[in-house]
Amino acid sequence: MTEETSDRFKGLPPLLPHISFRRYDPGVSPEEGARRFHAVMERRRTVRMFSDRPVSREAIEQICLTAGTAPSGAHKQPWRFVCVNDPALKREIRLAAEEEEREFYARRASREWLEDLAPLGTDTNKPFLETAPWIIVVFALAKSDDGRLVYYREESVGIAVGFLLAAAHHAGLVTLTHTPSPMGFLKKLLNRPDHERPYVVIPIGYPADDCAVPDLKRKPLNEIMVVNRGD
Ligand code: IYR
Repeated sequence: MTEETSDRFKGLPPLLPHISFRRYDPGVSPEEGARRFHAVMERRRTVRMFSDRPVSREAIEQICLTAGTAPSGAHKQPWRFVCVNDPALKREIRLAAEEEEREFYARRASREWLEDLAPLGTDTNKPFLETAPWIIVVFALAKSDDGRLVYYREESVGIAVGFLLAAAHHAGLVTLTHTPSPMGFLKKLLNRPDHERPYVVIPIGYPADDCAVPDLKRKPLNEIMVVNRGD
């Protein structure tokens, strides 16, 4: 290292204390562990028909804790999970979201987008925003709470949301990853500070008794996985 480059490292904070790591041992082989987890995750579905059956705050807290175990750029943990169960606030969110969706379906969405959504049967009506006992509104932090930079914000929050969806599923609950667009209204409605950006809205609860889901097929392994150069 030249003297100039080594200067760049002068006065930096010290290395954190390091502790020995013990791997999680599922007690079965990796093949079996992965197969079992796939069997669980294969049953996850995005649901749009929710029951109003209550879910405890404790369950939601545990799910957020799991989301918070996600890796993040420089361990900045650039996420906030705003959990809404107040019926009046849920109603406000529904009404504002439906207003945006009316604009989306009437004008903003391209023809191709409408074509892609038609088989799923989505429309401007978002009753689940009131029916589901909780809505988790995920915010991405554009800056840390202490005003410092965050890195790979979108990727980090995306991973955390993936963990959140898996945690909810593991708890026997269902979710919808809902993206009213644009989502700016959520910041105001939920009174969030300037450095928080709405990322996704996740109604969470039990499925309605008559809950139906589209008969979707998932891509087979040979369409999603390539080994080496694919030969
Ligand atoms: N935000 C709209 C449209 C919508 C967009 C996508 I991409 C979806 O996968 C589903 C819906 C709505 O919520 O209806």
